[in-house]
Amino acid sequence: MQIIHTVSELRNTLKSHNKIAFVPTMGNLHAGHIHLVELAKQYAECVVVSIFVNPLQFGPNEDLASYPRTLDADCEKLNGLASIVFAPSAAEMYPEPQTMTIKPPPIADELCGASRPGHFAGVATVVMKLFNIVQPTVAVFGKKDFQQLFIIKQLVKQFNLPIEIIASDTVREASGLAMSSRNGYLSEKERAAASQLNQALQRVVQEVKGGKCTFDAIIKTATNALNAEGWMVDYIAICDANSLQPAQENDTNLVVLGAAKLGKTRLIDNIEFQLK
Ligand code: PAJ
Repeated sequence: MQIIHTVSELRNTLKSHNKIAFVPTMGNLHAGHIHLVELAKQYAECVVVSIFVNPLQFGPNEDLASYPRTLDADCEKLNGLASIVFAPSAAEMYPEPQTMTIKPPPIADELCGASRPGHFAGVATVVMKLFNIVQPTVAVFGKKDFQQLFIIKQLVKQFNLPIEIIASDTVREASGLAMSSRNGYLSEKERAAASQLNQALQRVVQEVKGGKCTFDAIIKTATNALNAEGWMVDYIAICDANSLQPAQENDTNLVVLGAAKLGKTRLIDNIEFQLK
């Protein structure tokens, strides 16, 4: 496995490969990321994993400075799995201010975007840059970041990028807690409570399937229950999984998404489900 820090060296190395599978990450790798890499291996012999904590997608009061940077441990986990780790510095990715950016569609201002203005523009811009640098045939993203995956699919479609996007299921702890680099911020007590978000979303699924209450009432009950357990709910939403618009009566392919803070840590999760 090669560890490469510059765009020019990566380009030189990739010249000899015509099929590349790509997994973009911000590092601090856990079993969820590793699952993405294993999936990528099924599509190409050459698997590139990028590790870059992208300043552009962090708001001024977010955790850019404290985001865990664990390159050595990450490379150990990838050794034997990935072909190349691309770990550029911020100066390598942004040698000049990024004054040209991707303006994502209006959905980027909803759900997570409502409390993280500019986040998805930052994600779309760095992913576009990484796609142009790596020029993969296939790129793998996790459904854990359902809204991000949705926006990346739009990016690829609307800019005619010749890249197949593969979506991986969410990898969870035995408790149901979705694996996340941000779980490392949780205290022991918070970690024990953290699966409550997934449990609340599971209850939403059951109640929607039960069909006794309106979506609004179901969301209110779930929000109140989590808040009563000490969470600060950002949103819980029931959406059409194909459009990410609020679910309507006749929609059958649904997703419930949630974001909530436990102490200082903001966690997200979602569950896709079918009606009928
Ligand atoms: P990061 O949070 O490191 O996630 C990298 C990839 O791993 C994303 O596609 C994410 O959805 C996936 N992932 C994270 N946790 C997962 C889990 N528990 N199960 C399955 N997949 C999981 O997402 C980003 O980085 C950045 O926004 C990035 C796309 C790299 C752009 O900077």
